[in-house]
Amino acid sequence: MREHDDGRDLSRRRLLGIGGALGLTAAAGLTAAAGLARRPSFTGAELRSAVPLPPAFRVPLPLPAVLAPVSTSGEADRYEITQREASVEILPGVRTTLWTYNGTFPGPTIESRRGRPVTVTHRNELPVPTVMHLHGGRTPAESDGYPTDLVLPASRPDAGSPTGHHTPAGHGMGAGHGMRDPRAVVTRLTRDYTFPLDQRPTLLWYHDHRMDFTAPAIWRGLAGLQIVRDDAEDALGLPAGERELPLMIADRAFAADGGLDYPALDPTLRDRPGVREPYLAGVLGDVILVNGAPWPVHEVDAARYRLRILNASNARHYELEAVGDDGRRLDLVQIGADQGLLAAPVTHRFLPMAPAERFDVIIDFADVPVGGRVTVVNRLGSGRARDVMAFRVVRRAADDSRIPRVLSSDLPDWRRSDAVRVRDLSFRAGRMHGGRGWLIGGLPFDPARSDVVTRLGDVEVWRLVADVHHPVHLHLVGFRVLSRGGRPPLPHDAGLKDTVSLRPGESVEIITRFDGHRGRYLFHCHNAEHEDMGMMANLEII
Ligand SMILES: [Cu+2]
Repeated sequence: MREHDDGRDLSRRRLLGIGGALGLTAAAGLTAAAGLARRPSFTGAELRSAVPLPPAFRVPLPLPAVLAPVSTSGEADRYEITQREASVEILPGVRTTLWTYNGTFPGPTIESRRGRPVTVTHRNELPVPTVMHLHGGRTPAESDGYPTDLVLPASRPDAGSPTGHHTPAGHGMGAGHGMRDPRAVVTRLTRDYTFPLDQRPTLLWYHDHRMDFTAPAIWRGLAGLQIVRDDAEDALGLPAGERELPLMIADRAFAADGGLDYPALDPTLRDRPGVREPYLAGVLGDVILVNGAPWPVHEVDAARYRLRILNASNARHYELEAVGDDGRRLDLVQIGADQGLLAAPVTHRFLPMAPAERFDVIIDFADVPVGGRVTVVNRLGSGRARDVMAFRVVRRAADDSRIPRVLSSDLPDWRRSDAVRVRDLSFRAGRMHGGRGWLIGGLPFDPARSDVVTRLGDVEVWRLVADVHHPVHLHLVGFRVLSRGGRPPLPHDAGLKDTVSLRPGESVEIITRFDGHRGRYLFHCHNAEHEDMGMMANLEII
């Protein structure tokens, strides 16, 4: 039976504003059962587009271009990406100005091999400073895109220093609230980011991570995919080539002039961070884009496909299900999580996805009649936001792909007894800088403060607790989910994660080993609005 979410009303939306979050915090004494009963299905408020929206399932699914390296000799493959404004057609017949990587949204995909380093030179031709972060990368700190490691634009001669010189950030160039960060490494115009990619093969994504302005920068288009592969995964016989599809799902809203709507307090994205009421809990759009196209459709063979799905939305959660014309649901066979292949496949009827999570899924269209359509819907969405995309089965075809019963045998198996310490970290609404914001452990982000200091190689258990939805992301390391709400993890918590979805009132335990690199990293909520309004903390590995 379908669940109808259309009755989700304003009162529930209000509950999810920051005031509601504070209310939940005040009612912290509620029992687990009561917490569950109150659990709302999304956190945030939806913008309504002011232009006519196209019908669903008409626009073909675009596939982001694969970026050609500028060189493959030497110790690393080298790429160049220019960050610039571009006018693109997202809605048919409507021009939309975006901030892009190389002129497209999503940006170009970087295809890479495990252990083969990649250097990407980013050139900032946008009107604001930028920071590029490769989400899920096992990256040395100097290339991880710390939020104050700004690349200043050429167009702002009043700030920063010439290329190659390093100056402290925090002079009104992105580090808000008058913060100073003496450790920031600021460059002008360009910066080389080097990724060793000595990590499990998986789908990564790169996006802007500038202090205080990450949410609107991603919203405007600064996001792209990077795929890491290796020989072992190639040998599994999974669907490949045209039967492997990256799917970047993101919601947006459009203003009357065709531009993207966003409730920024400072639309120039220069000085004052944050968003207007009632969007403090997260900005949702009423248009669902997949690979930058509204509710697209893709023609497929009656065969298995590998869908590499990323929720690149700022705040929207999804529960994806694939439904045939006859109302029958197709199985979604999960083979991988944020940080690569599972040990064994896990079959889902629907797939919950929080912002920044990735799911690697096999769907089999073999039983769908030619001419039939399979619709991917979001069980949590209402109105136009319920539809996501569709597949149209256009031909029968041979299929020699397979889903091995054993997918990988290298997943870390950390035990509680391995942990040298347990940390408790709360993710809640609160007061910051005289206004309202989102806090970790009761504090808003301060680049100059040490929040978590750990030793290279230490295993730790973190107990995370939330008021409303908070997808919690750790830079550098993957982790396992140990428990959720005091119970065993859910089926979609399987594998190695780098983002875990905390639901309202819920506690989640994770375990990880802090290895790979020393340096200053981050952990934060990946509701991008929360992240910009305080919900980020330092993770220092010594
Ligand atoms: Cu959050």
